[in-house]
Amino acid sequence: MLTPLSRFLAEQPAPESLRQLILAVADACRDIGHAVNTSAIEGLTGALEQENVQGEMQKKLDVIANDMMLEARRWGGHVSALVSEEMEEIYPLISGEYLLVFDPIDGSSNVDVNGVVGTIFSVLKAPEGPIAEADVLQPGRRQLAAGYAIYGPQTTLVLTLGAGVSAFSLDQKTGDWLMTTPRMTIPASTREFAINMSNHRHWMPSVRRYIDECLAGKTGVRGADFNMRWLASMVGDVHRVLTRGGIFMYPVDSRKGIGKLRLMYEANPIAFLIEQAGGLATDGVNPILDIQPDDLHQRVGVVLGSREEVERVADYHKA
Ligand code: AHM
Ligand code: MG
Repeated sequence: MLTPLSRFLAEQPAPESLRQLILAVADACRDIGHAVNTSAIEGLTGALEQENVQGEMQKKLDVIANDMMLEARRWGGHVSALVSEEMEEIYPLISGEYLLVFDPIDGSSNVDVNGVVGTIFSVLKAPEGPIAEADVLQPGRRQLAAGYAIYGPQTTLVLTLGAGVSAFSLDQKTGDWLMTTPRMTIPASTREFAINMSNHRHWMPSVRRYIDECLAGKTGVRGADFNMRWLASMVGDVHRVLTRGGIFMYPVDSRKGIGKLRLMYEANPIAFLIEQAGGLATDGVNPILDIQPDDLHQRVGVVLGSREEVERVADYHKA
């Protein structure tokens, strides 16, 4: 018998309100997963003729998934504000103990090609009273819970409440989330890397050095052949790292001098999971979770995964 998410949560040393909130997030992810699964039939693939706050063309599913997350009835009075990749400003709700920060569809360029996408979320403590933007700008170290749902061949919810990382698969027949991996652990070493190689010419020398050494194979300084994987979906690439190890990089490069991925709803929740699974998550040098955010939609360089490789990249940066 596999453990249902509700029973797992009941055994966690977390307040009842936080458990309820996680169950509500899981419900929302099940609904979004269904929308992803039926998107071609329902005519929900393709782009909208509008941009989001990032200046990126929105997909129909970005907006639909975001709307699903905004349904206040879901949050049962536990959430006082929502923050989303798809909305410029915070979205206040009546009141609640928590702030919920999310990317409703991560990797949305994959939607039209039936590739892996996911939903990423982060839970922070809300101060009492009306919420201002400054209340949300908390370092990732203060997250109470974080996770993602991945909509792939299986629909899986990966979750941490600060005591390890567990994975729950969706039983499509019953709608239950069942624990399929009690404790995800990232091996300290790896021979697999994930980076968008087409940006090679924009990289900093340290990143080039690291990847060039991986590419040199057995006869190079690393003395080993490395494998490369890249899904163009952070959730998909990170799920592989959490499952069998690896290093995932979306570094700062020379184009704008900032990374691509967003701190509050992509890098922070994923960094919390990675650290909880025994890996490291840095901006290239320093832990992502220690960054003090100054903007809801701030971008950050990301280097995460197997400890020894992430440390090597940091050493090359410092050199
Ligand atoms: P999105 O949230 O708009 O989908 O952007 C984030 C995605 C990540 O999932 C992925 O790692 C990265 O963008 C891929 O970017 P690129 O297409 O530049 O390789
Ligand atoms: Mg997105």
